[in-house]
Amino acid sequence: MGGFFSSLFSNLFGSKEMRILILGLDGAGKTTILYRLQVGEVVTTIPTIGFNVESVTYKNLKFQVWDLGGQTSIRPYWRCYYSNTDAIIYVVDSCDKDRIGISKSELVAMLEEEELSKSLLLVFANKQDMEGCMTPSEVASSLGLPALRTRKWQIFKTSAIKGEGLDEAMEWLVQELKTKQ
Ligand SMILES: Nc1nc2c(ncn2[C@@H]2O[C@H](COP(=O)(O)OP(=O)(O)OP(=O)(O)O)[C@@H](O)[C@H]2O)c(=O)[nH]1
Ligand SMILES: [Mg+2]
Repeated sequence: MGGFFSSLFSNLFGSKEMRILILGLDGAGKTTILYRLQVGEVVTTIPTIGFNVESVTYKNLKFQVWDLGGQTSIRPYWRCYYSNTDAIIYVVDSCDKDRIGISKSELVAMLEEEELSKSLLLVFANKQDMEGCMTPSEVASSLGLPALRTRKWQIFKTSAIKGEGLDEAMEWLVQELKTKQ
């Protein structure tokens, strides 16, 4: 009984922490996005070996946000973090046309994992402040997103450096998580 009411209350008042994973190839901008979300500033990053984890509060909801290193040798470890993930933020460097195919393969492999079958997918077409980048719809089709049938997903046009698009993404996420509860 107590358990039922306390879980009801924690859901209603938003004290339950949602778990978000930020994934994507090395250099896509994951760590920059994590700290943009947490402190609202651009931090100087170095390639992540392992992970960073931070608490982020947005619209009264608390998120535990995990940013994992994206280098080839580190990607096999992503799966160790999959359980209980509410949402995946998949970050793409929209200017990295050469590696969009690799980015797609990693995404497809990840989405096949049973543990992530109920997770929401937010794709950030990042680095939109740079010239000659792929548009969000080009990124979406290169990743094969329109073919996803069972997954709730959305793509966002972002620039972590300029702080653009992140609010829209968090807003969408909050709404989706509220309807899911
Ligand atoms: N122009 C531009 N540069 C960006 C943007 N986001 C990140 N960067 C730059 O891209 C580089 C890599 O960013 P990180 O956040 O360290 O990338 P990461 O995805 O965490 O990389 P790994 O930790 O190696 O997996 C840094 O020099 C960032 O300043 C963006 O929106 N626009
Ligand atoms: Mg990083």
